[in-house]
Amino acid sequence: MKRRNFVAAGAYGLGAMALNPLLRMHGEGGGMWATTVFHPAAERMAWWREARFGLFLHWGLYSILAGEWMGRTDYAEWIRNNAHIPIDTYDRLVGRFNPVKFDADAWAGMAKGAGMKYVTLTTKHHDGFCLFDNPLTDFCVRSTPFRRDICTELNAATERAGLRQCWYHSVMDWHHFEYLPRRDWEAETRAVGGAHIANYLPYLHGSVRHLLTKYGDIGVMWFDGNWEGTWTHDMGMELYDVCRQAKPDVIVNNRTEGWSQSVATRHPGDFSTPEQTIPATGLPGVDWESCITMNHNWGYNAHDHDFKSVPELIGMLVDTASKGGNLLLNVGPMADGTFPAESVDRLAGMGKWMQVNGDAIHGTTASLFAKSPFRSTTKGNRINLFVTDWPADGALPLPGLRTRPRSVSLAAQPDRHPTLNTDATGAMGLTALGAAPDPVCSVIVLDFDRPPVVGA
Ligand code: JFZ
Repeated sequence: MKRRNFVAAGAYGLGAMALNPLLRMHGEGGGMWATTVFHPAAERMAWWREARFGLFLHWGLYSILAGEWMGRTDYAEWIRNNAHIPIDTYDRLVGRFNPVKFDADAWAGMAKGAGMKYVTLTTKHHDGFCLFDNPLTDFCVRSTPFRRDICTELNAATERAGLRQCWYHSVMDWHHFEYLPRRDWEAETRAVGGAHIANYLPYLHGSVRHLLTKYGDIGVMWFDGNWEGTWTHDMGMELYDVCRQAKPDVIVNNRTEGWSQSVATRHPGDFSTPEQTIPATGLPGVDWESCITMNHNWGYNAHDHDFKSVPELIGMLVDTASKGGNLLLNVGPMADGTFPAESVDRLAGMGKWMQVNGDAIHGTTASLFAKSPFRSTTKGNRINLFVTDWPADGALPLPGLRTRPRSVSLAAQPDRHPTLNTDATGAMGLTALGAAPDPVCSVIVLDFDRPPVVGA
């Protein structure tokens, strides 16, 4: 049965037409009707663009192993594959998943306290284990001693905290019989049998529909593991379509499509996902979110204590915001349901800074300055300057600033007003800055009567 396309063409600029391959595909006819209820990107992206900062959570059966197997200690969420753990052996972890200290409100509280606006949880990672009560498989929390649906509890807690709940979901699945390929090392222990990837799709789609309809107002579907040869362009299109049908305004990342294609064209999907890196000049014209670990692993690793410092992490958040992107900062919770102490410490440290300076991050857009001795963000008639190397002589040039601010103040001390100077050439700068209000990164606020102009 053919359903009617709901697209109101007038709602889209030409840009959206060119950028959205779904529109192109359906627009080209071929007898195929979109069943999708489209939602203008600018509308569905609004909260996400304002948010700027979110928490990534990698948690699953692998957290129980804490990165250790047969004397090696450098594994994490890839442990089943990398340590060649046979499926039957790995399955036995289900009987050990019992995070008795799990407190969803504590998790949401730490994200909120850090100044984050959303939380993206691994509902299923590559190992195939579902943290939610998935009616389509027994390989999920329902079969564990814990039994409780992690997604339900976290979703309720994020809602209570005023955060957006988002779901990470792996396309690649090392557990589902129909998913192919098998790992090359498990040819003997796990026969291909009559498996066919086409028979995996109803499971994938059903799981995604469940995640988008049985919980609250889900903000993002964050797919991953779409790079294997069995996954095709059409499968990616269909997966995107499934999301959009289930929840018209859900934001979908760019990892639904074949890997090479998504890197080359960044389509389909609503935002780009640079991993462990902040693009040098941002990604102009594209929404993007850098996902970054605090230490060297996504999933919990008991031996990895090499954490980035709070100043480093604040620097990354400022860098990302100044380039117009979001930062999705990762925590790998432990098997008992708590966060590693180092992560708790980093979140609190960032929160302390965000409490004073968060307005200069949330709801902002990229820096207007081409080259400057500071990072900056823009919000309406305001420019925020982030100064990490507070000038010893108390003077800070504002290279390229063309319009004169009505007022200059410090985010940490709103009644302290550095002096604005204009030299003989008309170049503006600040003097009499005094002492740095923040040892890590101080924010100077420039307020204008109209949107500020910065030239080369
Ligand atoms: C994937 C996962 O395999 C990994 O376990 C973790 O969940 C991470 C967030 O995503 O890993 C990737 C994905 C993309 C790239 C590298 C690793 N990439 O873009 O180079």
